[in-house]
Amino acid sequence: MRAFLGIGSNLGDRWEYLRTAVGSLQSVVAVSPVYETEPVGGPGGQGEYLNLVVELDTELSPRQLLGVCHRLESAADRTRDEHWGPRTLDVDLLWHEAGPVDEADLVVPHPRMRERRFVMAPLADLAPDLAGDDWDEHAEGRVARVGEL
Ligand code: PH2
Ligand code: MG
Ligand code: MG
Repeated sequence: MRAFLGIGSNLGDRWEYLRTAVGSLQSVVAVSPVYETEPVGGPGGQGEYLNLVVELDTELSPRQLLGVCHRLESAADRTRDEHWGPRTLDVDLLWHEAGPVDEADLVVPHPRMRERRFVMAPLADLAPDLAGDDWDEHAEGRVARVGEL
């Protein structure tokens, strides 16, 4: 099944956290370019994020993929977890071919992804079909493509 994860880091060696996370994933089909992005929400004064999106071709259910996301975050020394505060690694399940999920701790497609340019810009690079033509009109936050992983 096709699935997309959004990955971000704005603390410590951001490139290395992204590299390690993507390198630990199985069934990777494509990795988007890396974007440096303005923090959206959360406390002021936090550093810019690096964000990217990964496409998977996976046997895992949305629930199982959520477990993978959490394990990658734990492996990245993620400790402080102020709401939307700085983090070494954030891995979010954005979309899954298995269809919508609406549970207390897991909502897929990600309910806020269309509001966030740091998600939609790399997603549109990999999956223009999912992003649609007008994605940029609904998204906020400055992003700049800074390279490839
Ligand atoms: N993640 C957040 C909150 N704000 N801003 C940017 N630019 N990138 C993120 O990955 C991000 C954010 C919560 O997960
Ligand atoms: Mg997030
Ligand atoms: Mg998250």
